[in-house]
Amino acid sequence: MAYQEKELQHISRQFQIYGEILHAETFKIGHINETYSATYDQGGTRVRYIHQKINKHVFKEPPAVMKNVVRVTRHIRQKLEAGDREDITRRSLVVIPTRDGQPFYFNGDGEYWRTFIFVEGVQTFEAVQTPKQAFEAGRAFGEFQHHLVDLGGERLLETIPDFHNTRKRFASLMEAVEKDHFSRAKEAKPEIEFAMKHEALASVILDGMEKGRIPERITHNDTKFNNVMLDVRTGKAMCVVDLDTVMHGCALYDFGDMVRTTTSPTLEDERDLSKVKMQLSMFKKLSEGYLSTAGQFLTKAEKDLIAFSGKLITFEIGIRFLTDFLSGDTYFRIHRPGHNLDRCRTQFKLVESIERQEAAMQKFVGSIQCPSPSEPPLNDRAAIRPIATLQARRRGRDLARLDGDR
Ligand code: GN1
Ligand code: MG
Repeated sequence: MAYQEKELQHISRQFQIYGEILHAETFKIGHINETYSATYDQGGTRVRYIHQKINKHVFKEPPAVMKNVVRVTRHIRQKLEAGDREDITRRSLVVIPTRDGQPFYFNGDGEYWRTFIFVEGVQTFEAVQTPKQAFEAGRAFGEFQHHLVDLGGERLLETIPDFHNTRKRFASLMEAVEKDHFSRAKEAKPEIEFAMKHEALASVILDGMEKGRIPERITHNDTKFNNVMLDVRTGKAMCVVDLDTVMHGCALYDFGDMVRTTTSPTLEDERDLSKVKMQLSMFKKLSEGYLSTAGQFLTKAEKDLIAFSGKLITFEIGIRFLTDFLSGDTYFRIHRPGHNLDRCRTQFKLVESIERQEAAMQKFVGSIQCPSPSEPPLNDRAAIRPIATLQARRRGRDLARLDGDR
C-alpha cells in the first residue's frame, strides 16, 4: 500500500468537496481495498472524508459495485428519514459524487476511487471486548437486512459471482490442492484433511435455497465485527460499512460471519490456537441482538440453522484462506509468510469449537422471543414514532414550560 500525497490531492479535487485538503493518512488496513482519511479546511472548520481505492482485481466491475452502494445507501437513508431518526449521516454511509456527478472517479492509471463522509465519534474493533458489543453488532446487521427487505427496482448486480457458494469454494480448494503450484500442500496436510472431512457442510444451505426452503434476501455478505462502527460515547452501533458485497444472498451467511468474528476473544490470525474458542456468552448476546431486529422477518427454516451458519461461514472463510495459501497468496493481503495458513488454522479451530457447542447454541436461539412482524425492533420503538406524534409531544412540552412560566 503506497500513500502518494500528490496523487491523493489530485483525487480529492475530483469530488464535490468544498474545502482544501490539509493532510491524509492510511486509515483502515483491510485485506482488499486501500483506505485513507483526509482532513480538509472548509470555511475555517475541519472536516474529514474517506477516500478509497477499489481493488479492481477482486471487484472486476467497480462501477457496478458503486451502483449497488448508491442504491442501498439511498434506500437506507430514506428509511431513516421516514423514521425521524437523528444523526442520519452517522447511521448510513454517504457517497460523495465527483464534480460531474459520478459515484466514483476513474483516473488515468485505470484505478477507481470513491469518497464517503467520514463518520466522526465512532470506533471499530478487530476483536470483541464485551457482550454488549456482540449484541450491538447483531442488532446493527439485523437492522441493515431489515431496511433492505423492501428495496425495489432491478436486481442488485452480483459484484463477486458465487461469493458464498460454498460448494464452489470447496471445489476451488480441491483444484488448488491438485495443482499445488507452490508445493505447499505438504505443509497444510492436516488442514486439507480437515476440509475434506467437512465437505458435507458446504451443501446444507445451498440445498435449502435451491429447494426453496430458505429464501433469498439482500444481504451484506461481509459482516466482520470490524465493519460495525460503534459510538465512542454510548457504545451503540451507529453504522455498518464495507458495502461492496451487498447483493442477493442468504441472511444466514451474514449471521454466520458475525459468529466467526464476534464470539472468539482472538484475532482472525491468532497463532496460539489454545486461545481460539466460541464463547457461548458472546453468542447469546450476538443472537439476541440480531433477532431483536431480524427476528421479525426471518422464517423458521432460517432460524433453525442459526448456530449451523456460524460453523459453515467459519469453515468457508477457512477454506478460502487455505486456497489462497496454496495458490501463492494472491487474494488476501498478507503481512508475513504463512499468514493465510495461520488464518486458516484459526478458522478451523473455531469450527471445532462451534461444533462442540452447536446444540447448546441452537437451543438458546430457540428460547429467544422475536418481535412480531408488525412491531418495530425493540431499540427503535421510540425513534420511529410518526413525526406528527413527536411534534405533538414537543408542543406539549413547550406548552407545559409556558404554563410553568406563568
Ligand atoms: C475480506 O477486506 P475485508 O477484511 O473487508 C473478504 C471477506 C473475508 C475477510 C476475511 C471482498 O474482507 O470475504 O471474510 O476478508 N472480502 C472480500 O477477513 O473477499
Ligand atoms: Mg470487506
